[in-house]
Amino acid sequence: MGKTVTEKILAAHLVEGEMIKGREIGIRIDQTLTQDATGTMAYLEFESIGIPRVQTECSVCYVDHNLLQSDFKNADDHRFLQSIARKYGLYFSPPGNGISHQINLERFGKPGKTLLGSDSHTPTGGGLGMLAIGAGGLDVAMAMAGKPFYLVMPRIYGVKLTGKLSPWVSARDVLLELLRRLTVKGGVGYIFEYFGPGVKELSATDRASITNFGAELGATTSVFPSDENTLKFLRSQGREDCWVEIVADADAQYDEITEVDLSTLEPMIACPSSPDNVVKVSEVAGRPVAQVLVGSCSNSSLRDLLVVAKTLAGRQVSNEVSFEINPGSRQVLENLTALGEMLPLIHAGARVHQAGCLGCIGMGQAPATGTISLRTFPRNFPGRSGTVSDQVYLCSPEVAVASAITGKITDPRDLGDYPAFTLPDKYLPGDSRIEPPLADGSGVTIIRGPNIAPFPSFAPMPETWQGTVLLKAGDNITTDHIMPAGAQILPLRSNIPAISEFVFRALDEHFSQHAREAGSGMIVGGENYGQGSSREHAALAPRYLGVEVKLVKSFARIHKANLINFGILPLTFAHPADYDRVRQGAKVVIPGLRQALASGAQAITVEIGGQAVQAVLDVSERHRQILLAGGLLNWAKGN
Ligand code: MIC
Ligand code: SF4
Repeated sequence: MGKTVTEKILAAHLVEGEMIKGREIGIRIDQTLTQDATGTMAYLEFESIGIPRVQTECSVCYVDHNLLQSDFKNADDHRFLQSIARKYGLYFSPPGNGISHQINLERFGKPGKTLLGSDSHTPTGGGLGMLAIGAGGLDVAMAMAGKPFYLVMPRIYGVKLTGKLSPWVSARDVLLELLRRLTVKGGVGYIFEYFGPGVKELSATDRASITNFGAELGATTSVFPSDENTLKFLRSQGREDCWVEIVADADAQYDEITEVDLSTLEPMIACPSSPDNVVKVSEVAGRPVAQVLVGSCSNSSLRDLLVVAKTLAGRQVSNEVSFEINPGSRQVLENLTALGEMLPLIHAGARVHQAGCLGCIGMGQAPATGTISLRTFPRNFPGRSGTVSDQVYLCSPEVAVASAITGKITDPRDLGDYPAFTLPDKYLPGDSRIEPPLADGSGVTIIRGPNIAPFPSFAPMPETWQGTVLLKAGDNITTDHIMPAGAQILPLRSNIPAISEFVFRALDEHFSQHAREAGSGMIVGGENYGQGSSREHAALAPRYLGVEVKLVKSFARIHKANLINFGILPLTFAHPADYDRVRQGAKVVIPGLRQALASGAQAITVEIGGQAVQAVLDVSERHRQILLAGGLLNWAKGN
């Protein structure tokens, strides 16, 4: 039987297990990336593994999230990360260079390779035909130490592309359409693989926008074939030597197939406050807009900013709108400037910022009260912008710029002719600030600021577990709910005791105090619990407060893996209707837990408020050992 692109790459990297859907497999990781907000913890974990140098083909340490320096904390972390990169043999990309995913695509991505990144948008690399997966920092630390990455062999969702995009419709609309069809949990357990005649109509950066935003489907990752368009992109980067062709065999089998005819797509928009709340732009056109942000790892490539600049030529941004540009990378900025396209942006009234994540993770750019903010970002979870009760819409750069001009949500087709633009055959590389690894870093001293707290240690799982239901949450709880980000909290990412004060802040202002008083706690949740970011802090900080069990209807992939890594028991309801029987504040007992874990039992009885509730523990044998030990680091030390 023929193979898909996914199966070809997985087969070439398989080191443990068999490629049977639903079974755990271990794969070799060729490349890793970290960003600063998850990276500090990942490197503290890497240090504790005790390996003198990274074991991958290429590992890059980026600083792109925590760019505001309102006190010493972020600046200290930047210097810590630079010294780590020098000591352990990594590339280092300093603040101002741009977003990890965009730079990785430009300077490091290679078709056919595996990439593991401590950020959920790592699948951006799938645009180049890589198998690029987001994971918690500890999993990335293990991969840097040369250990396999373990995942459940996913099913493959084929997306057949036909036709060609119409003017003013772009790559982002493809994924908005898929989110409309499948929702934020529709992709859980799948790798999305694109095929069909429409693939050749999309450039490598268009494809990367799609695989990036595919994270919002809950998918393990998304991948495009590597073809002539991939080669063209790599050639423009002066990196054609790393091109290999990887396409699915004609008789490849997909577990599911959906078809998208590119020529029938219209401009789409995700309404507040979930990426799958998608409608056609024409349905919400006319709503007044106060802020428009173009940027983020989804849509801030040179192509995206060129469309914006060309559309703005001879036009002005509405006085009612703050129109802001967050370039994806220094390369994008350099090339935009060299092409003479910076002037139309500035002249039309855009606020041009340094390259980086910025407002996408609430590092500034919070919108005004009661106003609409339009963003080309991948997420609009409630409050993520930094403004409580925000109204954030997600759209393409085309919709963004059209709306910035008129001051209201606008279908860009109303602007008339689509501007012509061509991308350079050769880009200025824009990588002058990327530090290559040192040949020998053994003499380098790690610079540790006072913000870096030691890594907490956790006890093994007890024989019988007893605790309290600390919180009962609903469906689609995001890691932004569990461990919020933003300019105030992000600087505490390397300090677990300090950041744990903010756990579940938006759902219960006094959660940390309640958790400490209770001693040991359980969280109850609905479907797709822990969707969104890869931040392991959403497992680590609650664990620090005593949260040791989660009982939900279903989990998002990365969060479940992070829970296991930090010794939190991930249970699902055997009968989802039992969710309604659980009361916040109830006492919980799980008798004989250690024995159940060790014996491989899937069915676990949880006594909640004196009533027996049946739960399921769906984990591998390796996971059971990790849970018994109280987490992956404890387990690794004992092996
Ligand atoms: C995000 O977009 O939510 C983030 C911020 O990039 C996170 C990582 C983090 O929380 O540091 C992600 O996507 O994994
Ligand atoms: Fe940065 Fe936003 Fe991309 Fe996350 S989604 S990596 S915060 S740009």
